[in-house]
Formats: sequence, structure tokens, C-alpha cells
Amino acid sequence: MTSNTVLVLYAGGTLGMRDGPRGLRPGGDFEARLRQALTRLTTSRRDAIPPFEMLEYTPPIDSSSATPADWQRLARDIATRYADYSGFVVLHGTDTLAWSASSLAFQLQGLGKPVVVTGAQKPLEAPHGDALGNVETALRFAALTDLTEVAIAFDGKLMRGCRTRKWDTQAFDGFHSPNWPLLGEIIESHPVLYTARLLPSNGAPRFELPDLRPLSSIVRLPLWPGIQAHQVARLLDDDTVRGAVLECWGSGNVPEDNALIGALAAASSSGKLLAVISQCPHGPVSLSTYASGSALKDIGALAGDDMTPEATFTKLVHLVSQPLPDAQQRHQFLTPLCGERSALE
Ligand code: ASN
Repeated sequence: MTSNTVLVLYAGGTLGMRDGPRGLRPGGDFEARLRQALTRLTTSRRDAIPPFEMLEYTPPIDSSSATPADWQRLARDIATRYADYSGFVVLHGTDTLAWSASSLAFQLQGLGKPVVVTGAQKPLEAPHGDALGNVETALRFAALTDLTEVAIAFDGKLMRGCRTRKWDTQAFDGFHSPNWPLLGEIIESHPVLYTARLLPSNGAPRFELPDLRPLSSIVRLPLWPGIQAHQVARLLDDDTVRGAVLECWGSGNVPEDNALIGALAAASSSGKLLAVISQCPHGPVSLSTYASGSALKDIGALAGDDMTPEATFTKLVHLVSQPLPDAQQRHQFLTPLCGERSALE
């Protein structure tokens, strides 16, 4: 039997912060504070919120300190309680919220219930802040049984978790999903889902909960004009590094520099996964369009299509943390696992 109760996991972030002598600091006692804040809503808005229980992490953290161990803890806490709740809300700092949401999507594949992640630009007690509204929105969407994926609720919008990026350091409209349309919106105080854009619920959960804790297995490598082969080699020639997100120009281009390509080829031939995405926030890469992109294809780099850097990074972490043969890792990377990429190249 499944209840109609939502479990709210509070990990930290500005929405729960309090003022300290050196600025905002993560704050505890969140359940009591949230239940108090909810009394400020009108009766009809309060009545529309599903019943919820809370799991508070102690200590709560500023999400700028989150690591893959935190992504793992969230996924495992949801997985072990999966049968007991109708949905889940994760309250998280905004700085790395998109990373955690992306990793949750890879760990919690085949979800049959909503997992809605939210945070805020202002603390719960700030006058005219966004925290209470975002928590309310997340709870309303977490009560909808048609939503069977990891989503981010922010400023009245619902976005796919593994498609979304923090877009603004301050504005309440702080998150965008550049390559996938909104999954839903609050319209006239009601949560509306755009069902054709959702992941279908198909069968039993296929949770994959590998140990994500070994750090430094994946690195990010953004190109810059004038980048040198020795700088690339210094980053990649490290046995603990199992893969890299190559953030290239436009549709997936690199400088025509044989030494640079050679440094990348050496990493690729030693078994490291090189995933190519664009520094443009919108649009896919296409490694066959330009000769300078074809060079990447020739050395075995993998096209990341239109994935966000957050999804690309967390997907690589997810894949190298499992005992998969090399060919299967590469195949899985190119396959959409949870709606994170549009197509196979
Ligand atoms: N530094 C905060 C965090 O990510 C930012 C926020 O939540 N708005 O925890």
C-alpha cells in the first residue's frame, strides 16, 4: 500500500539559511520553520498541498560544498523509502542543484513517482522571498502521479532535472532548460503538466546506485583560444582520471593543432571517455559538420549531443562508477537513459 504522503528531504541551501556574522549560513530546524511559514498561505493554497513528512540532513550544507557523495546519499535515501511515499521533494541549494538533479535522474531510472528538486534565491524568512512559493510548487507537482521523473521546480516552472541549468545568480527565474521545453507550469494557482513532454512511466524502477564517492574520476576541460597540448596532457595524464567533459566550440569543434589532438588521442586510447559538448548553451554538437570536429570523432571521442555540462559530467561519473565493459560504457553514454539527450549520433 502506498500512502498519499510526500517525503521532503532537506539538504540545505539558501532557502534554509540564516544570517551570521560573515553572511548567510545553512540553518537547521527546517521542518518547524516550514510548517510555520505555510500558515502564511491562504487556506485554499494550504489545503491544496499534499501531506508531507520531512527528513532533515544534519548539518545542512551550502550546495557549493556538495560532492558526488551527496548525490549518492540523496538517491539512496529516496530508494530505501521509495515504497512508503507517493512522491519526493528535495530541498537543495541552487548553486549545484542542477548537478544533483542530473545525478538523481541517472541513479533513479525508471521512476514511477515524482522526484521534484527545488531551492530558492532567498531564505524562507526573507520578506517577499521565493522560498515558500518554490516549496509549495514542488509539493504540488510531487502530488501528481503522471510525473514519473526527476524534475526541478523553480519560479512556477517545472523542468526536466537532467536538462536544467542555473541561469541567474539572483533573479527568482533562476533556472532554464535550454534544450528541452518546460514539463509544466503553475497556471492560475494550479500545477499543469505538459504530458507529451514527460518521460513515460514504463515498468518497474531500474535504480542504479553505484558508489559515486571516488573523487576526481571525471574532469571538465573547457577550451579557450590558445589552449596548449601540454596543458591538456597535464590534466588528462592522471591514472585517477577516467574521463573528461570536453567543452568545445560551436557544434563540437577544436583547434586544428596536431599536438592538442594528440594529447586528446592519448587519453582516449588509454581508455578514458571523452565526451564532447558545446560551450553554446543551446543546440547539439555534430562532429561530422566540420573537419575540426571530425578529428574528435576519429580519436574516439563521444558526441554529447545537446546535453548540459551538468548532465554530461554526472552521466560520466555514473557510468565509470559501475563495473561496465568499455564498449558498454560508450554505448550507454550515447543512449538517452532518462531524457537527458535527444538523439544518437
Ligand atoms: N550558495 C547557495 C547554495 O547553493 C545558493 C542558493 O541556494 N541560492 O546552497
